Amino acid sequence: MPATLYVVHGSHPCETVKRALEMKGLAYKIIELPPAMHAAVMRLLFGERTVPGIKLETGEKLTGSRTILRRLDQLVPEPALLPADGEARERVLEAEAWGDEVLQAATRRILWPTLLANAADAPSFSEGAKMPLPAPVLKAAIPVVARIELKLNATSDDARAADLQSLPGWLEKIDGWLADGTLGGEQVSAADLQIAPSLKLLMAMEDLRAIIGPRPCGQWADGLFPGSVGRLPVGAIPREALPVGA
Ligand SMILES: N[C@@H](CCC(=O)N[C@@H](CS)C(=O)NCC(=O)O)C(=O)O
Repeated sequence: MPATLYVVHGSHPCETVKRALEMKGLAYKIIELPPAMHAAVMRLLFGERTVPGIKLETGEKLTGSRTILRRLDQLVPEPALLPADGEARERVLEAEAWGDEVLQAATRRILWPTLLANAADAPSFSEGAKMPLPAPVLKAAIPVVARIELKLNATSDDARAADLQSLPGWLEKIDGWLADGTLGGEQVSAADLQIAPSLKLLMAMEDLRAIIGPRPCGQWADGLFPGSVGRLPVGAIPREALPVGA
Protein backbone atom coordinates (compact mmCIF):
# COMPACT_ATOMS: atom_id res chain seq x y z
CA MET A 1 0.00 0.00 0.00
CA PRO A 2 1.54 3.36 -0.98
CA ALA A 3 1.33 6.27 1.42
CA THR A 4 -1.84 8.39 1.35
CA LEU A 5 -1.40 12.15 1.51
CA TYR A 6 -4.35 14.31 2.57
CA VAL A 7 -4.20 17.78 1.06
CA VAL A 8 -6.16 20.85 0.11
CA HIS A 9 -5.50 21.78 -3.50
CA GLY A 10 -3.00 24.64 -3.68
CA SER A 11 -2.05 24.50 0.02
CA HIS A 12 1.59 25.52 0.42
CA PRO A 13 2.61 23.08 3.20
CA CYS A 14 0.99 20.32 1.11
CA GLU A 15 3.29 21.28 -1.79
CA THR A 16 6.22 20.97 0.65
CA VAL A 17 5.34 17.38 1.50
CA LYS A 18 4.46 16.38 -2.07
CA ARG A 19 7.89 17.47 -3.26
CA ALA A 20 9.63 15.71 -0.37
CA LEU A 21 7.83 12.45 -1.21
CA GLU A 22 8.84 12.84 -4.84
CA MET A 23 12.47 13.53 -3.90
CA LYS A 24 12.48 10.39 -1.76
CA GLY A 25 10.96 8.36 -4.61
CA LEU A 26 8.07 7.26 -2.40
CA ALA A 27 4.83 6.30 -4.14
CA TYR A 28 1.78 8.05 -2.71
CA LYS A 29 -1.82 8.66 -3.51
CA ILE A 30 -3.51 11.96 -2.90
CA ILE A 31 -6.84 12.64 -1.25
CA GLU A 32 -7.92 16.21 -1.88
CA LEU A 33 -10.25 17.63 0.74
CA PRO A 34 -12.45 20.68 0.13
CA PRO A 35 -11.03 23.83 1.78
CA ALA A 36 -12.60 24.79 5.13
CA MET A 37 -14.48 21.47 5.38
CA HIS A 38 -11.08 19.80 5.50
CA ALA A 39 -10.55 20.91 9.09
CA ALA A 40 -13.42 18.73 10.37
CA VAL A 41 -12.41 15.75 8.22
CA MET A 42 -8.79 16.01 9.35
CA ARG A 43 -9.88 16.21 13.00
CA LEU A 44 -11.84 12.98 12.52
CA LEU A 45 -9.09 11.13 10.63
CA PHE A 46 -5.95 12.48 12.34
CA GLY A 47 -7.09 14.17 15.55
CA GLU A 48 -5.62 17.47 14.17
CA ARG A 49 -7.40 19.90 11.91
CA THR A 50 -4.67 20.87 9.43
CA VAL A 51 -3.41 19.51 6.13
CA PRO A 52 -1.05 18.02 5.14
CA GLY A 53 -1.66 14.71 6.85
CA ILE A 54 -0.16 11.41 5.77
CA LYS A 55 -0.86 7.74 6.33
CA LEU A 56 2.43 5.98 5.77
CA GLU A 57 2.98 2.45 4.52
CA THR A 58 4.02 1.64 8.09
CA GLY A 59 0.50 2.51 9.24
CA GLU A 60 1.67 5.68 11.03
CA LYS A 61 -0.57 8.73 10.75
CA LEU A 62 1.20 12.09 10.87
CA THR A 63 0.28 15.73 10.41
CA GLY A 64 2.50 18.81 10.17
CA SER A 65 4.84 19.39 7.26
CA ARG A 66 7.96 19.49 9.47
CA THR A 67 7.01 16.33 11.37
CA ILE A 68 6.33 14.53 8.11
CA LEU A 69 9.65 15.59 6.56
CA ARG A 70 11.60 14.42 9.66
CA ARG A 71 9.93 11.01 9.39
CA LEU A 72 10.57 10.75 5.64
CA ASP A 73 14.27 11.40 6.29
CA GLN A 74 14.30 8.51 8.78
CA LEU A 75 12.48 6.15 6.43
CA VAL A 76 14.45 7.07 3.29
CA PRO A 77 17.74 8.75 4.26
CA GLU A 78 18.80 9.77 0.73
CA PRO A 79 18.54 12.38 -0.57
CA ALA A 80 18.78 13.92 2.91
CA LEU A 81 16.56 16.94 3.54
CA LEU A 82 18.92 18.21 6.26
CA PRO A 83 22.68 18.75 5.94
CA ALA A 84 24.94 16.29 7.75
CA ASP A 85 27.18 19.06 9.11
CA GLY A 86 25.96 20.14 12.57
CA GLU A 87 26.13 23.90 12.11
CA ALA A 88 24.61 23.89 8.63
CA ARG A 89 21.88 21.58 9.91
CA GLU A 90 21.01 24.01 12.74
CA ARG A 91 20.76 26.89 10.28
CA VAL A 92 18.48 24.92 7.97
CA LEU A 93 16.29 23.83 10.90
CA GLU A 94 16.02 27.44 12.06
CA ALA A 95 15.03 28.65 8.59
CA GLU A 96 12.55 25.80 8.23
CA ALA A 97 10.92 26.60 11.60
CA TRP A 98 10.66 30.28 10.68
CA GLY A 99 9.19 29.33 7.29
CA ASP A 100 6.54 27.23 9.00
CA GLU A 101 5.68 29.42 11.97
CA VAL A 102 6.01 32.89 10.42
CA LEU A 103 5.85 32.90 6.61
CA GLN A 104 3.48 29.98 6.08
CA ALA A 105 0.90 31.34 8.54
CA ALA A 106 1.24 34.92 7.25
CA THR A 107 0.66 33.68 3.70
CA ARG A 108 -2.74 32.33 4.76
CA ARG A 109 -3.55 35.56 6.64
CA ILE A 110 -2.72 37.60 3.52
CA LEU A 111 -4.44 35.31 0.99
CA TRP A 112 -7.84 34.70 2.58
CA PRO A 113 -9.02 38.33 2.99
CA THR A 114 -7.78 38.95 -0.56
CA LEU A 115 -9.74 35.98 -1.91
CA LEU A 116 -12.87 37.09 -0.06
CA ALA A 117 -12.61 40.59 -1.58
CA ASN A 118 -11.91 39.16 -5.05
CA ALA A 119 -14.27 36.18 -5.14
CA ALA A 120 -14.79 36.50 -8.90
CA ASP A 121 -11.12 35.67 -9.52
CA ALA A 122 -10.86 33.03 -6.81
CA PRO A 123 -11.93 30.05 -9.04
CA SER A 124 -8.43 30.19 -10.56
CA PHE A 125 -7.26 28.61 -7.28
CA SER A 126 -9.28 25.48 -7.95
CA GLU A 127 -7.91 24.96 -11.49
CA GLY A 128 -6.13 21.62 -11.65
CA ALA A 129 -8.03 20.24 -8.64
CA LYS A 130 -8.88 16.55 -8.82
CA MET A 131 -12.59 17.20 -8.32
CA PRO A 132 -13.28 20.69 -9.65
CA LEU A 133 -16.68 21.99 -8.61
CA PRO A 134 -19.02 23.28 -11.34
CA ALA A 135 -18.52 27.04 -11.81
CA PRO A 136 -21.90 28.14 -10.30
CA VAL A 137 -21.33 25.98 -7.20
CA LEU A 138 -17.81 27.33 -6.85
CA LYS A 139 -19.04 30.91 -7.18
CA ALA A 140 -21.55 30.42 -4.40
CA ALA A 141 -19.10 28.49 -2.19
CA ILE A 142 -16.12 30.85 -2.30
CA PRO A 143 -17.40 33.63 -0.01
CA VAL A 144 -18.64 31.04 2.51
CA VAL A 145 -15.34 29.13 2.45
CA ALA A 146 -13.32 32.35 2.66
CA ARG A 147 -15.28 33.57 5.71
CA ILE A 148 -14.66 30.26 7.51
CA GLU A 149 -10.97 30.46 6.61
CA LEU A 150 -10.76 34.02 7.98
CA LYS A 151 -11.90 32.61 11.32
CA LEU A 152 -9.68 29.51 11.19
CA ASN A 153 -6.66 31.68 10.45
CA ALA A 154 -7.62 34.56 12.76
CA THR A 155 -7.25 37.03 9.92
CA SER A 156 -8.87 40.19 8.61
CA ASP A 157 -8.01 43.19 6.42
CA ASP A 158 -6.13 44.66 9.41
CA ALA A 159 -4.14 41.47 10.04
CA ARG A 160 -3.26 41.36 6.34
CA ALA A 161 -2.10 44.98 6.42
CA ALA A 162 0.15 44.26 9.42
CA ASP A 163 1.68 41.21 7.69
CA LEU A 164 2.24 43.18 4.50
CA GLN A 165 4.20 45.82 6.40
CA SER A 166 6.48 43.00 7.64
CA LEU A 167 6.88 41.50 4.17
CA PRO A 168 9.90 43.55 2.98
CA GLY A 169 11.85 42.55 6.11
CA TRP A 170 10.94 38.91 5.56
CA LEU A 171 12.11 39.06 1.95
CA GLU A 172 15.42 40.58 3.12
CA LYS A 173 15.81 37.70 5.54
CA ILE A 174 15.15 35.07 2.85
CA ASP A 175 17.50 36.78 0.39
CA GLY A 176 20.12 36.78 3.16
CA TRP A 177 19.69 33.04 3.66
CA LEU A 178 20.04 32.54 -0.08
CA ALA A 179 23.23 34.61 -0.07
CA ASP A 180 24.82 32.71 2.84
CA GLY A 181 23.81 29.28 1.53
CA THR A 182 21.26 28.43 4.27
CA LEU A 183 18.74 28.23 1.42
CA GLY A 184 19.22 27.34 -2.21
CA GLY A 185 22.17 24.98 -1.73
CA GLU A 186 23.15 22.23 -4.13
CA GLN A 187 20.97 19.75 -2.26
CA VAL A 188 17.35 20.89 -1.87
CA SER A 189 16.65 21.06 1.86
CA ALA A 190 13.66 20.95 4.19
CA ALA A 191 13.95 24.75 4.59
CA ASP A 192 13.88 25.24 0.81
CA LEU A 193 10.78 23.05 0.61
CA GLN A 194 9.12 24.95 3.44
CA ILE A 195 9.79 28.54 2.31
CA ALA A 196 9.54 28.44 -1.51
CA PRO A 197 5.88 27.27 -1.67
CA SER A 198 4.80 30.18 0.58
CA LEU A 199 6.55 32.65 -1.73
CA LYS A 200 4.83 31.00 -4.71
CA LEU A 201 1.40 31.36 -3.12
CA LEU A 202 2.11 35.00 -2.25
CA MET A 203 3.18 35.57 -5.85
CA ALA A 204 -0.20 34.25 -7.07
CA MET A 205 -1.32 37.75 -6.03
CA GLU A 206 0.07 39.93 -8.82
CA ASP A 207 0.40 42.89 -6.43
CA LEU A 208 2.90 40.82 -4.46
CA ARG A 209 4.55 39.22 -7.50
CA ALA A 210 5.58 42.76 -8.46
CA ILE A 211 7.41 43.02 -5.13
CA ILE A 212 8.74 39.46 -4.71
CA GLY A 213 9.23 38.25 -8.30
CA PRO A 214 12.26 40.40 -9.25
CA ARG A 215 14.14 39.61 -6.02
CA PRO A 216 16.56 36.69 -5.68
CA CYS A 217 14.02 34.89 -3.47
CA GLY A 218 11.25 35.29 -6.05
CA GLN A 219 13.40 33.92 -8.84
CA TRP A 220 14.60 31.08 -6.65
CA ALA A 221 11.03 30.10 -5.66
CA ASP A 222 9.87 30.21 -9.31
CA GLY A 223 12.80 27.98 -10.27
CA LEU A 224 12.21 25.43 -7.51
CA PHE A 225 8.41 25.31 -7.90
CA PRO A 226 7.77 26.28 -11.53
CA GLY A 227 4.02 25.51 -11.47
CA SER A 228 1.47 27.83 -9.92
CA VAL A 229 -2.03 27.75 -8.56
CA GLY A 230 -4.37 30.70 -8.85
CA ARG A 231 -4.00 34.29 -9.93
CA LEU A 232 -5.36 37.49 -8.46
CA PRO A 233 -4.77 40.53 -10.70
CA VAL A 234 -3.05 43.78 -9.79
CA GLY A 235 -5.37 45.81 -7.59
CA ALA A 236 -6.69 42.79 -5.68
CA ILE A 237 -4.88 44.15 -2.63
CA PRO A 238 -5.74 47.80 -1.97
CA ARG A 239 -2.75 50.03 -2.62
CA GLU A 240 -2.80 51.47 0.90
CA ALA A 241 -2.36 47.98 2.37
CA LEU A 242 0.78 47.28 0.34
CA PRO A 243 4.20 47.86 1.90
CA VAL A 244 5.37 51.47 1.80
CA GLY A 245 7.27 52.16 -1.44
CA ALA A 246 5.78 49.12 -3.27
N1 LIG B 1 2.08 24.56 9.99
C1 LIG B 1 1.43 23.29 9.82
C2 LIG B 1 -0.06 23.52 9.64
C3 LIG B 1 -0.53 23.65 8.22
C4 LIG B 1 -1.86 24.41 8.08
O1 LIG B 1 -2.22 25.28 8.89
N2 LIG B 1 -2.55 24.06 7.00
C5 LIG B 1 -3.76 24.79 6.65
C6 LIG B 1 -3.97 24.72 5.15
S1 LIG B 1 -2.65 25.57 4.29
C7 LIG B 1 -4.92 24.17 7.34
O2 LIG B 1 -5.15 22.99 7.21
N3 LIG B 1 -5.71 24.97 8.08
C8 LIG B 1 -6.89 24.51 8.72
C9 LIG B 1 -7.09 25.04 10.08
O3 LIG B 1 -6.32 25.92 10.51
O4 LIG B 1 -8.01 24.56 10.71
C10 LIG B 1 2.09 22.48 8.71
O5 LIG B 1 3.06 22.95 8.13
O6 LIG B 1 1.66 21.36 8.47
